[in-house]
Amino acid sequence: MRTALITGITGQDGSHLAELLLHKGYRVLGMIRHTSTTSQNRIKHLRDQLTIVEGDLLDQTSLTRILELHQPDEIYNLAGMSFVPASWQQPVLTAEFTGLGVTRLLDAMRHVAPKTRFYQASSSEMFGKVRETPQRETTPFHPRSPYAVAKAYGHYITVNYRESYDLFACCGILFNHEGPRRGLEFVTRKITHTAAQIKLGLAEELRLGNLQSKRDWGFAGDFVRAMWLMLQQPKADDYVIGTGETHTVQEFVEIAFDYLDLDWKRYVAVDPQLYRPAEVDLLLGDATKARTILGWQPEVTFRELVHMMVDADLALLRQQLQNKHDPRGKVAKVA
Ligand code: NAP
Ligand code: F7E
Repeated sequence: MRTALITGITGQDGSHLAELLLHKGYRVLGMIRHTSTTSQNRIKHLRDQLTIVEGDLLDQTSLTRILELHQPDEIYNLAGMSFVPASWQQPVLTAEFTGLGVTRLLDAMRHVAPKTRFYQASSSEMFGKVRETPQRETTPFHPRSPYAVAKAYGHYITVNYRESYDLFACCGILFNHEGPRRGLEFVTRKITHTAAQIKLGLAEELRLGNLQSKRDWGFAGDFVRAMWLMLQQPKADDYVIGTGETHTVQEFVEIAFDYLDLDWKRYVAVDPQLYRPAEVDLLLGDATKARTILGWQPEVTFRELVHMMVDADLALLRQQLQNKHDPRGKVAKVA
């Protein structure tokens, strides 16, 4: 039985990847950080099948101890601060988690588990003010936020440790991927959740920032397959993972509201406060290398993704309403 360590197991991707690896017969170690209250909603259905280990990307000793003790065959480093606007509020902390945290983990691996295979969650945000379209593995980076700068560091340190110490370390440069487990602060989930609230009479307005920014949006369940495929290759390398389609935020809004038979123009208000200090205007991934070498391709289309998220939010809100009226007074939590 192979063992995989997932950092960031409580996040969107961590939960999808854990499902995939358990299905493939892995023993899955999920690293969580110690907090006074924990939110493990996304993995509560898997808890019995996971081994939870406590560690933090800020703490070198905890990482070394986990690797020494468990000697995983594969490490998937998904942990980090992932919400771009928060990175302007906490730029130093973002650099610590999302940048230096990668070095801490790689260095622990180099010393105590050098044969382990390593996956780093790099991001299309590194392309930023894009130098070419579509973006591929050779496109130069021009990061536009403290988050993207930290990710660029994490990316290059992974490449550097691969070249310096002959480690099996790969970077997946993943474009935006979403789904019903996406955090409520990200634009896709904010749209589907608020649209569903409006449909049920629970909200009256959706406030958004830049409606014209364009993203290559895919389904998280499809994207975690690519992570696993990268670590099964004979040689470590870096891959762009995207759908090859780009859409504006407004198109996402239109499809979601249309699906609910609502006129989006009646409900959406543009709030300049939600604009970013520096925007990434257009992202479009060229995943030719992943298609050719990994045999990877996405299965869920853009429209199917929007509909899936709207359906899930409607079901969740209806459940919450039902629980509210349940005489036993149970209150459901947002996924
Ligand atoms: P997410 O839902 O925000 O999950 C982030 C995870 O990181 C959570 O489990 C969080 O744990 C954990 N974490 C944060 N700081 C930590 C620390 N100091 N030590 C240990 N764990 C820590 O993000 P996601 O969407 O699953 O994305 C996974 C990774 O891929 C992230 O690195 C993200 O930046 C990157 N990425 C995401 C996308 C995308 O579109 N989703 C695209 C490209 C790259 P808590 O529950 O304790 O907060
Ligand atoms: O913004 C615009 C916003 O926050 C998408 C992370 O997973 O993907 C994600 O980063 C776009 C931006 O995701 C609102 O200005 C308009 O242009 O959903 P987002 P993101 O910044 O693209 C990358 C690949 C990652 O690596 C990150 O970890 O939507 N937008 N109005 C808005 N965005 C938000 N959040 N909220 C709004 O009201």
